[in-house]
Amino acid sequence: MASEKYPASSGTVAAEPGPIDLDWSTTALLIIDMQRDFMEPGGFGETLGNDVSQLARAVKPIAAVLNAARDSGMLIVHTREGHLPDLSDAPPAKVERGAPSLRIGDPGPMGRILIRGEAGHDIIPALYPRDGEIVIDKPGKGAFYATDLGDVLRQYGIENLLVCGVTTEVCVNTTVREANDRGYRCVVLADGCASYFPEFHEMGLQMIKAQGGIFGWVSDSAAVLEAMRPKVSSISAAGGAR
Ligand code: TIU
Repeated sequence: MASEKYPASSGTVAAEPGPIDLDWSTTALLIIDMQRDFMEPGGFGETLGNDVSQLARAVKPIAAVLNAARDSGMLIVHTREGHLPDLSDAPPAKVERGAPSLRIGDPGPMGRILIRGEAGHDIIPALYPRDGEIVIDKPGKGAFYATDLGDVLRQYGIENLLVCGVTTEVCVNTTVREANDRGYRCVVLADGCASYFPEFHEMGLQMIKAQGGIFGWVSDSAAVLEAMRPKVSSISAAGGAR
């Protein structure tokens, strides 16, 4: 049975500021706000004046880790930033902010901007959630604020989060900071995150891993895939299994 493989129950992820051992049964993949409103022209991100093409680079690395997580049975959580149609969960201070071309709730080419149930609010087809995966709708930048994410993670016994999504310095960073204060070990996938501002992406990652990992660890999709790869058992590899 030299070819027999065993799913790895844990793995060591190469990361900065140092490698981290993860038990996959207590680890979840957390994909932040990979929504059309941020990724595609005509959505919230573009109304703020941003070049949405900057975010496309994160899709393939996320898809690769998402596929591996699906194969392994890891808990998968997707988040979406957005508001109720009556804007009752959208603070005026957020709606009135800045000088966007369209405000939250205004009609746009993908429906009302950043409103739940509209086409623009949904997750991009390449990363669309499957039945059984958890989708958390959040009104804020952080995924714990005014959501039941904490309850869900507790229910599944989750201690570690593989975090990716957009944007690095806004919703990813806010969520990692919230998670870190709640006791989760966060491993952020550098190539699975993106920002409208490449320099903010770089600094956002540096802020997480600085000072011995003040908010968490920074790794990438290849390192996580390598750590998750089922290992051929040493007995099988030696041809000695019965
Ligand atoms: N504007 C921006 O960079 N991000 C957001 O408004 N939300 C998220 O990061 N999801």
